[in-house]
Amino acid sequence: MSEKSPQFRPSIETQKSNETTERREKTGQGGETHQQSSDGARLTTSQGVPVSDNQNTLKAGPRGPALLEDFHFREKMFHFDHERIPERVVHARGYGARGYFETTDPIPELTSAHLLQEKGRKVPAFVRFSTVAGNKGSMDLARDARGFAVKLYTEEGNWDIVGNNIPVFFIQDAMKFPDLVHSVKEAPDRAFPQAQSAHDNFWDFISLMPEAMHMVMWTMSDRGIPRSFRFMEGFGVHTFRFVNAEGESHFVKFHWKPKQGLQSVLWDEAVKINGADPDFHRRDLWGAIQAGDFPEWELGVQVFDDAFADTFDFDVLDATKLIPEEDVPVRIIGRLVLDSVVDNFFAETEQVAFCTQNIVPGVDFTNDPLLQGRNFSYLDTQIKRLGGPNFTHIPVNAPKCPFAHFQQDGHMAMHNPAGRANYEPNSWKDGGPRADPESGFTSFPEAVEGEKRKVRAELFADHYSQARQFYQSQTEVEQGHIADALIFELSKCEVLDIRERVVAHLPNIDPDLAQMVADGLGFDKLPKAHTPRRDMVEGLKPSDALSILKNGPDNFKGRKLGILVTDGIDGDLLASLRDAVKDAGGMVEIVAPTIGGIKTSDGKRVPADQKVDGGPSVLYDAVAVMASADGIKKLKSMPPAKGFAADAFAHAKFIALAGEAEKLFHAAGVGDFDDGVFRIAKKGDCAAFIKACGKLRFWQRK
Ligand code: HDD
Repeated sequence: MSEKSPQFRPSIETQKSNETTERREKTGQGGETHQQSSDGARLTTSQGVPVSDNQNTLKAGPRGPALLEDFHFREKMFHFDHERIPERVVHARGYGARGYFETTDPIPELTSAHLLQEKGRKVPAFVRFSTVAGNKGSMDLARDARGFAVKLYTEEGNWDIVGNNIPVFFIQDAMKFPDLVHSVKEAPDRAFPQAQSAHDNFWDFISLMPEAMHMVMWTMSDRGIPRSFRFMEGFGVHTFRFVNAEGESHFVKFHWKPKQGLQSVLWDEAVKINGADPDFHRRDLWGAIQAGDFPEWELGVQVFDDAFADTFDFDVLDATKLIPEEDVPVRIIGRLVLDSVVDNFFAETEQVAFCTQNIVPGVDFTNDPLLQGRNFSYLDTQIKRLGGPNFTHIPVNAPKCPFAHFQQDGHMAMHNPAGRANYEPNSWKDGGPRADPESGFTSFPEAVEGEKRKVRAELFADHYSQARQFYQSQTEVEQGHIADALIFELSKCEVLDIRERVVAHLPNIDPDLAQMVADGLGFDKLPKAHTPRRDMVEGLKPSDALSILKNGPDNFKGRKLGILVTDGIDGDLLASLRDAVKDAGGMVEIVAPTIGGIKTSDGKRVPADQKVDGGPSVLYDAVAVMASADGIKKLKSMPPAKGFAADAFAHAKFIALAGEAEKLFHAAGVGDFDDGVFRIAKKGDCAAFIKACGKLRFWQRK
């Protein structure tokens, strides 16, 4: 080709983007100005210089070398090269949304927190849900705890409740956190397995840390595989303090209770969902908020005093223990509503920096050794992750109340103090902010004394009693899931000693569980139980609040029905089924042999949301199959359609059949239908089916 060959200009340059997303200069709650210009504006460099060509580098001739002079290319490429920041060392995989918190039952007698003084007081909120172990790109349905981190932008500063969907933690002292996290993350030599606890390192560590057994019961239960972020509880975990205007203190534990009810998936579903839609949880939250079905949680508090703490069987400073709701009831004091998705994931969800140290006047810490360590760790991690101490200048992290201090400079300083005074005391006329002994934050003046020693309080040493209480509070179905989970996880451990060492903890929790797991692992006999380090507390009563199935919803609101359809089905019946779901506040997805959809018997086209292999039944809370005489032949010949039917039945879902649908189930090897399978032919049948779906699963089938 000669030097003079015609110059090539890709046509893309002249194409207009058809993206219709509204871009806002100001994001309202989450932040401002991460979009500097609106659609259609002139492209510029980041210095504001108009760009004439965004396709080609500056060259010496069309086939010549690139010229160093091309400042536009250099700036664009340098910026790109620096796009990544370190992912969170834990909780890297997460998803955030904005909303608000509103006080519904003020508690001035307990706390002077401004937010909680009056009914109806409302502040913006940002929430980030996460898995713990997996990297940023890992799948959503890992068996894991879920982070539930809430930032409340109050009028007296940001209040972060950095919790999980599980009310207890694996370890008692922050000293062990790096070991815990190293053990659960991928092994350092081989860099796998990713986003799971089913491996030797994790169970090796756990087997040697009996204090973890209570939380292990939780992570192995259905809590470890929630159906949606919307259907899980959140917990502040630690015991905190409320301090009222008179300076009186009460202990408090925080609970977030989903109005949507609790719900989880089965392990077999989790595995399949991860393949079908690794973004299942984030898509679910995004979809619900975009559809106007705003998820809501009630904030509940368990409040107790020293007298209760002194008589409680366990130490209230021990984060591996909970306080049963039957002992200290949860009082609902407010509501959290998520009503807005972020404008930009990186700007808000990735850059949001939660710190347990972020509390407001009226709230205080306790001496829980895990909490004390966390207060150190979070600030440190944000400085590293976000590149310096000015991460509070990032809009999602900045307070929304007035703030004034003398901190200055550092990387990316966005608002340094104005004027001459940057120290205090000073005698300048406009000398800047001053501390206020009346309304400023003061620590609760708890008297402390003690010998300086690396020790743990004696009461912390009971590691099994509450693990037993949790197990015994579950329904039989849930207990079976815990046993299955332990068998699965330990089967992935290659070292027999590790398997045995874990199982040897289980007789202290429940002998039947121990036997089930030992049988499931093919042990000839139960390993000898480890001796508890402290006498167990006998006679703890089961607590219904600890079971998911005892706290599920009784309606189909916020849930999704997957309807597998073929050409030639009854269009009126399909419409009735859709109406019944809509009336119940649920959602529908149409699954069809092709993405082009189907034609009903009266010739109307129904577009599909999913092609059958992209919409397996694991993505839905309940399913319906509607097939015509011709359509069923096609469905029967499609393995994904048979999988749709077989899985829905195996996962104990409610199923509706219309037309010839039954034949698909027979072809899939499902013969004996039970009361969880409904035949629908008219409008009334649809309503009855959706009413039954409110129970979410037909567990009798299991
Ligand atoms: Fe942690 C992140 C929750 C113990 C150190 N943690 C992090 C997040 C949540 C929790 C929800 C993600 C926040 C977000 O979405 O950005 N962590 C917990 C709970 C714990 C807990 C409920 C026990 C009660 N964590 C814990 C300990 C330490 C840390 C004992 C260290 C001493 N956690 C961190 C961290 C992270 C973090 C390394 C990583 C990224 C971040 O902080 O922002 O600092």
